[in-house]
Amino acid sequence: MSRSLRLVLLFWLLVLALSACGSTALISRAAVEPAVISPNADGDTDVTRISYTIRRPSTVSIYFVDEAGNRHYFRREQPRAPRDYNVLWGGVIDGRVLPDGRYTWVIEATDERGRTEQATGTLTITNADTDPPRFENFAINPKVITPNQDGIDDRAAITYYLTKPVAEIQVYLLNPRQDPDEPNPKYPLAETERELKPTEPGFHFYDYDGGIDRGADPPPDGDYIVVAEARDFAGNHTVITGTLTIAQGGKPRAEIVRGEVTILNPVTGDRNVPLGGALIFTATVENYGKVPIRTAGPWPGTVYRSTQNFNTLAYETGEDSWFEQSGTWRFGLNFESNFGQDWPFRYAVGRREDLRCELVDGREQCFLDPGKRGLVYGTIIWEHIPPRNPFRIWGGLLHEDVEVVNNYADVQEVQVADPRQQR
Ligand SMILES: [Ca+2]
Ligand SMILES: [Ca+2]
Repeated sequence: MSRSLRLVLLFWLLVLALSACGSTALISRAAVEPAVISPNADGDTDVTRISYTIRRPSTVSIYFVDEAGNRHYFRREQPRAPRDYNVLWGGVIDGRVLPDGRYTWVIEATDERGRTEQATGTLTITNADTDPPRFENFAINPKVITPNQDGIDDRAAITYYLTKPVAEIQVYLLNPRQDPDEPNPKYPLAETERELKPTEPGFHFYDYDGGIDRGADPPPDGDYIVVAEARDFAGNHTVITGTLTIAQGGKPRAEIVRGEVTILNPVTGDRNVPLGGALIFTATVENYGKVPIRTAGPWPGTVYRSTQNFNTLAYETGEDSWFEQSGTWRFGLNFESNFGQDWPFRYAVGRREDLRCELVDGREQCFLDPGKRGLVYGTIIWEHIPPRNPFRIWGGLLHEDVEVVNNYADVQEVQVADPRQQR
């Protein structure tokens, strides 16, 4: 064997021995380029590329050591298979852009036998945008809502002043209970439509009703965390939280039982009345939903003259609660060619004994609870002859400012006897 051949063999034996005991470099071709960045979202060297090759299965950490010696971890002990890696980084650690300064970057790998290697270099950060977006005067009012369309505390106003333009913004309710039955415990809030875009700085307003006005069921009753989070263009991320409690939430559901309204002349038992005579009526209202429904007088038993309506009665008696109120439920009678006031004859959906009445914010409020029925009855004195005679009359269940349930319930024909025609 020639001397040169022996040398070649020796060389290959060495190579084999070295690779057999795994002592080739664990990290190679490590680089962070460019070495100077200005993370301020102006489009000019805002990011750097971190690239490296891992030669054997390892756990890898990447961090930046500032001039005071503090480590800022970008990656921490993450398993890495052997291959090339590269990732863009814009100076953000834990939602904050690192401040200006000279940093030592460190890529550190530990293989399965516990051997650790490092690659290091220098990175300079200049003109960093370290000003995070802020939610000033973040407020939720009221803190407890009852989204059930009864006009009392049905909605919360969520307001804040956003201090700078942001790339992303999210406002949502978080269910801290993480119920297994409730797999998606995040409820996004839609900002109230205004000229200002959600991502623009300025005053922002969310009018939250649990989604009920769009026909959705509100989130289940309970305590929620209201979360607002924003990320600016440089990557600064801010989260602010508050609390909101939902109680008695749900779509109210009630009806006139069987759609029946009994209307008659109590003397003759039919629906013909002399001028000045009375018609009486009865109906039953049932709350078949899961939330109380709110009601207000005039109370069952009230006598209306045909030229009156609930507004004129409210004026005459000084009963403010008898005027139309958003969210109130009342039974009403309507008839053809009334005096322009729709549903002139309105009544509470039950007698006081059918209802639960209590003081809410210093005013008495009455509710028909779920599963309960209310009896409604009253008298109309026909002291005028409507332009159309005979005329049709019918019942309805009014959810004021929301909808009329059971419109045209039990349409019936009434005739007021005209004394002039009887001569
Ligand atoms: Ca820049
Ligand atoms: Ca309510």
